[in-house]
Amino acid sequence: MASVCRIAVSGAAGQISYSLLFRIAAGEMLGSQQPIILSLLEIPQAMQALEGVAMELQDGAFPLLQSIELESDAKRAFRDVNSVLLVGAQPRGAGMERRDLLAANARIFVEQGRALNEHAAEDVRVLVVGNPANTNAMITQRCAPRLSPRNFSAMMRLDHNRATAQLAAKAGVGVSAVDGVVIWGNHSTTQYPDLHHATVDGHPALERVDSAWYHEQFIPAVQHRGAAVIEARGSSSAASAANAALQHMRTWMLGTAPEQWTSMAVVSDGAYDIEPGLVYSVPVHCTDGDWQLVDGLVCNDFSR
Ligand code: NAX
Repeated sequence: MASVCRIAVSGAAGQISYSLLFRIAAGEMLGSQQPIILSLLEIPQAMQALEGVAMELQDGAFPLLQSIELESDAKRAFRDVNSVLLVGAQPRGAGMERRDLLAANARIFVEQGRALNEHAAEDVRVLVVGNPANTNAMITQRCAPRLSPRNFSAMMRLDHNRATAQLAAKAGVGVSAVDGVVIWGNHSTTQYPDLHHATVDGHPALERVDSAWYHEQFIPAVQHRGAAVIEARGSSSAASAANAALQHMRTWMLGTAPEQWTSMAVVSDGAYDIEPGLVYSVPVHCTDGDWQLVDGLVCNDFSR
């Protein structure tokens, strides 16, 4: 059996984590042979709720789950961690301007980046889910210069999954018949879901769907799917976000299928004319716990 993997999750008493932690404990993230320790981080006001989550995790009697640690201090929570899912963030409050939200989150992610820099295992992989995810990931990465920038990412998998599922529904096929979707950019309504490289049953997707649907319905539907879920459900995406976080980490550590890619926001090295240093979503292959940019895709004027 593999040596134990320490996994930290912040925002562990929140709604995404409630759909996430039990699946991690069941081995769905790192496989059924990987024993784990869960280090759960919350703010002091949420520690009581977190105790309840921990009781339920214990009551799951998960064979792979060796222990559960509850922390309100990032430095202690990130000690020797190998995988980190930064789900917790400051939500936008009433009357809060975007700049106030950015500032509040910058404080959180500066502190967490520094704590990772000082205490995480050198091979740590960090996924930022909490919004604004790309910015928070960039701040975290910049505050952790000891660690490789390649080991920081922001979650675009939910957008990737949404795009894949929308295309499959339109084409009347199952999602496994769809391949090669790309989400470029930011986890926000400015993202660009690109079907120019996508296939349905091995044939170009844009020959299967009409271009008016692609431009006028598909792109805005993917960009605004989060708001549509809130309108229907009364609260933001939780189980689908948890599923995407799990898949993001699983793909990163265990790999994409040969010839397939996924979308991950990673630190740009300038490829595709993306500003270096930005955390920006691109298509990647994953093998052996590392990602490689899918390069050489031709981006037409519309995509640019
Ligand atoms: P919840 O409000 O249910 O939970 C967030 C939890 O984070 C709370 O329990 C809170 O106490 C905790 N928290 C706040 N500050 C913290 C800190 N400094 N350290 C540790 N914990 C802290 O939100 P939830 O629905 O779980 O969403 C979590 C985050 O994911 C939000 O920022 C949300 O906007 C973001 N999302 C990102 C997505 C993506 O694709 N990247 C999609 C889903 C989701 O909207």
